[in-house]
Amino acid sequence: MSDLPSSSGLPELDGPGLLHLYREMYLIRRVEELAAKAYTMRKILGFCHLYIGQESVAVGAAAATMDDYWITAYREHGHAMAKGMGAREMMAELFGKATGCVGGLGGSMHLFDKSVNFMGGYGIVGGHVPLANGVGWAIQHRDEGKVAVCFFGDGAANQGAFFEALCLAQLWKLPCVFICENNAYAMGTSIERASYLTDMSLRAQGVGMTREAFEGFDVDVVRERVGRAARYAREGHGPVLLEIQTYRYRGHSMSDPAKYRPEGELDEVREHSDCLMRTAQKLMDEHGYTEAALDALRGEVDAEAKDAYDFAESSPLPTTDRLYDYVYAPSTQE
Ligand SMILES: Cc1ncc(C[n+]2csc(CCOP(=O)(O)OP(=O)(O)O)c2C)c(N)n1
Ligand SMILES: [Mg+2]
Repeated sequence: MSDLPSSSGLPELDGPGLLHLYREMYLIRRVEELAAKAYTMRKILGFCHLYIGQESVAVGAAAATMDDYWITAYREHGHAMAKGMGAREMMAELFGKATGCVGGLGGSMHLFDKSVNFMGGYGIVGGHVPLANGVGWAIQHRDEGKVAVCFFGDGAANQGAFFEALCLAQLWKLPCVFICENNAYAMGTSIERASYLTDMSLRAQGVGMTREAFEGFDVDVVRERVGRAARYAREGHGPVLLEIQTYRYRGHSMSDPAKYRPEGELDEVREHSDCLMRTAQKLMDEHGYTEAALDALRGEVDAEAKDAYDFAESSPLPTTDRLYDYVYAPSTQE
């Protein structure tokens, strides 16, 4: 069922507005390409899940919910940056440096930035969806007028914690927007091999929740559709489950060569759907930007990404006296 409003109420995106979103998406991609390079040089250790290919989802959603709360999983470098975390703080955290967003104690899967209402990335698949309910409940309780936007994958939509969270969110009419980024795979398992239903928004029907599914390669479409869902939740009608169809270009993590994809599948998406390519084309066709203007912008962003890399590389490691910080609660006893 869908009783979503027919409009998000957001102003129509003009040329400079779309150019800004293009810049954001391009920055995320460049920063992650540099992160991949750093990983292969062992400057970044541990897990590292790249978001390359999916940028239009985070950036489009941010354009509609910039002042709201976000919570997400471990493929969250792009979400963090789209929500306002600086490229420097993001990259330094991947490097495990003291200048990272959580002082180098979290790493790739545990970015967090309260100052921009980015309530973190989480490593347990589906485990953060109930936490989104907590955020939504707090918003409702304080009458804040915001929404809790929760991102997760198609694999997470098979988890018990996800179903339980949907039940409660709908019962309490929490102001949550659940966004399933269906990128067709959970690690090496395609969605068809893991689920009878492949439109994950249909999961909402089991609890009577409003839902919608759409393709997410056009950043403007994502902005408008997420905007409508956020408006619905913000106005007190209850939560919404969105499935946004997307695609990840890289393997599940840096150690996955992604050999399970049918031949040509990745090329097909890259050639016909890539969010950067589509937005650049739209900027030129509909807003009069030239290839040279876009080249100049890309040059500027390349320098910004390189600056983030250099900042991360030259930053100090956390000192060993921080080793047990946040592991044990401080003792209140003498
Ligand atoms: C509870 C739990 N089970 C298994 C894993 C191992 N694991 C990590 S990511 C992942 C796949 C999740 O896929 P999806 O939800 O589609 O997100 P995507 O990686 O595609 O963004 C699995 C099984 C885990 N981290 N947590
Ligand atoms: Mg997936």
